[in-house]
Amino acid sequence: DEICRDASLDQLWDRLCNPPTKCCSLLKRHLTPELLVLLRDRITEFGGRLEDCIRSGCENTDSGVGVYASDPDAYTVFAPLLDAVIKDYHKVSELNHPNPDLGDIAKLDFGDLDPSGNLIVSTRVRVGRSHDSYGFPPVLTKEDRVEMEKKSQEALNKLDGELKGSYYPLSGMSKETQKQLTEDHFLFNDSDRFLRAAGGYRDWPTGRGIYFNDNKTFLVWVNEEDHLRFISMQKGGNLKEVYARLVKAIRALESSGLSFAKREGLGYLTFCPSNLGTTLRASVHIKIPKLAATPDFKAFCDKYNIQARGIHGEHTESVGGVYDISNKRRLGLTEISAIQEMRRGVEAVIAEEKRLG
Ligand code: ADP
Ligand code: CIR
Repeated sequence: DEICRDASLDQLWDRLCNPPTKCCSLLKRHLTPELLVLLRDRITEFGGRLEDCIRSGCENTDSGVGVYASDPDAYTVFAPLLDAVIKDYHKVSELNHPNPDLGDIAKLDFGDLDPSGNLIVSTRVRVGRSHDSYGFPPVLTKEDRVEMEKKSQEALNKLDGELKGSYYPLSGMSKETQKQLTEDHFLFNDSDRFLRAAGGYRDWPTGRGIYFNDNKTFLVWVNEEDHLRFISMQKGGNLKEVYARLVKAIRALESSGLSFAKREGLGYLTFCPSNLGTTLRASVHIKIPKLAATPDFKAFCDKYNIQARGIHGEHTESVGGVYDISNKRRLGLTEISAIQEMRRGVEAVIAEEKRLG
C-alpha cells in the first residue's frame, strides 16, 4: 500500500496533537483524549478500527473534516466521534434525518437558473450509494471490490431509455482517454491526497470504472470514493432537466435488486461523513469573477449554506473566475430541499455578481 497502514493509533494521535501547521479539522475539534480512550480498542463487524477512520485527518492536518468511516458499521461503533463530526459539518443538533423525498418532478418550480446563458457553464447533481454488505476502502479486499463492481455493473446494464449506457472499467482504459474524460469533468482520478491517505486508492485501478450514456448526461462512478455515485449533468443552467434525470436514475437503481446502506436518523451512508443523508451535491460551474474577488465571498456562501470549489473538484483552484458552487448540507433535509437550497444560493450568487457588475 502507498499509505502507511502500520502507523499506530498513538503515532496518528501524536501527529494530530503536533500538526506541522495549525489544524482546524472537525477531527481535531472532536477527538478528545477521553474519546480516544473510549474508542481505541473497538472494532466493527467489518474489521474497521479507529485508525482507519482517522488516518487521513492525522496525516493531512489541513483537512476540513479529517474523518472517513471504515465501513457502514463504523457509524454505530464509533458514533461518539462520528456523530459529533456529522452534527458539526451538517449544522444539525439532532440526528433525525427525514425519509427520502425526491419531490414531485412534474411540479418543479424552477427550470433554467441562467436563461441568458452568460454565467452558468454547466450543471451537475450527484448522489452516493453504498452496498450494505461491503465495507469502505480501508477494509475492502481486492476481491470484494471486484465482486461489488460486478454487482453494480449488472444493475447498470438493466437501465434503459435515456439512462441506457455502457460500463468502461478503468483497467484497460488508455491513459489518454482517462485524461480527456477527467479534463472534461466526467471521470475521476487518483490524485486526491486526502482520499489516498484514507485508503481510497488501494489496488488502484482494479474494480473501478465509469458507466455513461451516449451523450454523457448520465454517469455512474464505480468504486471511486463511494461504492457508487450516480451523476446527472449537462451544459448550461437547466437544473430542472438535470435533477429530473437523476431522480429517474435513483428510482430505477433503487429497484434494481441492489441493497444500499442506510441508518435510521442518518439516511444513506457514505465513506465520508460529509456526504451522508441525502448524499446529494448539486453544483453549477459559474463565472463569478467579481463576487469571488470580494473579501466577503466566503461569508456570502456561508449565509446561503453553499460551498465554493475549484473547477476540477474539491481541493482544486478556480480557473478564469469560474467556480463550482453547490449546496453544503446533505443531512437533516430532504433531497428536494437540498436542491432548493442550492437553487436559492445560485440565484443569490447571480444577483450579487450582476449587482457588482
Ligand atoms: P463530487 O464529490 O461531487 O463528485 P468533486 O468536487 O470531486 O465532487 O468533483 C467531481 C468532478 O465533477 C470534477 O471533475 C468536477 O470538475 C466535476 N463537476 C462538479 N460540478 C460540475 C458542474 N457543475 N459541471 C461540470 N463538472 C462538474
Ligand atoms: C477533508 O477532510 O478535507 C477531506 N477528507 C475531504 C472531506 C470532504 N469535504 C467536504 O466538504 N465534502
